[in-house]
Amino acid sequence: MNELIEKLLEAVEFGKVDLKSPYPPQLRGQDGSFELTQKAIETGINPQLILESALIPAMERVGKKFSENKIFVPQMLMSAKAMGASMVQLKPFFASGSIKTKGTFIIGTVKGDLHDIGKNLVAMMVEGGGWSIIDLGVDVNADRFVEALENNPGAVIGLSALLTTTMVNMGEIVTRIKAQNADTKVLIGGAPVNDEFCRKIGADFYAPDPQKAVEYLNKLAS
Ligand code: B1M
Repeated sequence: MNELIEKLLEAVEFGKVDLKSPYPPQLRGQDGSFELTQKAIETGINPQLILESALIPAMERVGKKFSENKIFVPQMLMSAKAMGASMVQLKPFFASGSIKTKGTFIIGTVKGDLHDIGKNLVAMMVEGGGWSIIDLGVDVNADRFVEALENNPGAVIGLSALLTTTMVNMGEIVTRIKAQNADTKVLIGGAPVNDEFCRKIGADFYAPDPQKAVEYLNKLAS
């Protein structure tokens, strides 16, 4: 594998954002994902290859380690931040259409709920998995999901809720989305929800963590 790609994969996996970043200690003083992506682009490495050979595999490793409790939220956030620094460099190629994504994922925390740490992690991991993200933010009602879907036909929807009082709002949102297009897939997650609740409200999949969300979406795209 190209040495730059290998280093970039390592930088994202271990959360090395840029040269100045003191984290992680073992990579102190070395380029981070920001500089490595810049160098990879400058040396003519195809941006699609940067995404597919470095960023996506790095985030897959991160997701797997998080699922297995080998790393925790802070490490995952640093990896997501490192991936974000790479994405800043790759954004122009997404915009020009020279990088193909697997599809569009519309995500939001449901009406009444302001918790966004888990939702942001899912969005970043899914983006790292090669999807375009439309993040509607927090306290998102059914109208806004429906409108986003109208503007992005074929997108998959992701709903997050952290409160037992707001998880019930997922049901109304799923009903509205399915009424607009019964084929639209809806993925749900968040601490109080589970498989049983997912079936009850007519959603398609419950993901307990970002990695499971990425795996489900990738199955849909294959
Ligand atoms: Co709130 N809060 N909070 N809070 N808060 C909880 C959730 C709570 C469990 C704390 C407690 O009482 N022990 C409790 C809920 C109780 C319940 O409903 N049964 C609670 C409460 C009651 C409240 C308020 C009502 C408190 C008050 O004002 N009286 C209030 C509500 C505000 C509102 O939303 N309307 C409130 C406010 C807040 C803060 C603003 C202070 C802050 C949120 C800051 C922010 O998000 N920007 C906050 C926080 C930080 C928490 C705790 C401490 C941490 C939540 C968190 O970020 N976890 C939380 C207690 C706890 O969990 N220990 C608590 C880390 C995050 C990575 O995990 O979000 O579960 P999580 O996401 C996971 C998975 O669930 C999954 O992937 C993530 C990574 O594994 N996942 C998905 C999440 N969404 C997904 C979507 C998917 C797939 C997977 O697909 C679409």
